[in-house]
Amino acid sequence: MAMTDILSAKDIESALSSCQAADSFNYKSFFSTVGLSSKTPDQIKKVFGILDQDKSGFIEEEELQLFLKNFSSSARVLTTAETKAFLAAGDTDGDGKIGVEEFQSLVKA
Ligand SMILES: [Ca+2]
Repeated sequence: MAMTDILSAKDIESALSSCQAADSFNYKSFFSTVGLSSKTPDQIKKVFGILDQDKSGFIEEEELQLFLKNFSSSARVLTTAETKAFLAAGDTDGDGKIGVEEFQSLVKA
């Protein structure tokens, strides 16, 4: 499973180019531009599976920091501030990581 099985390469390029500068990442506009917001819960779950690199069933802070790299290996890592804000937005039960249902809600938020 690759991101391009679910999302268009053109949309991925647009989304990545919109957040090239440090601290310019906004998860809402990224999810919208990359086309994820309009995908089905099952497709969003598949993207979650890619982001959960160690297959733990959760996206941990380390994985979240590498978020953009899942879309392109040449993309930057998120800054600490971006990572913490992203985690805080998604982690509704406060366990310090993002589960699949939390991710689905965050994408649709
Ligand atoms: Ca994980």
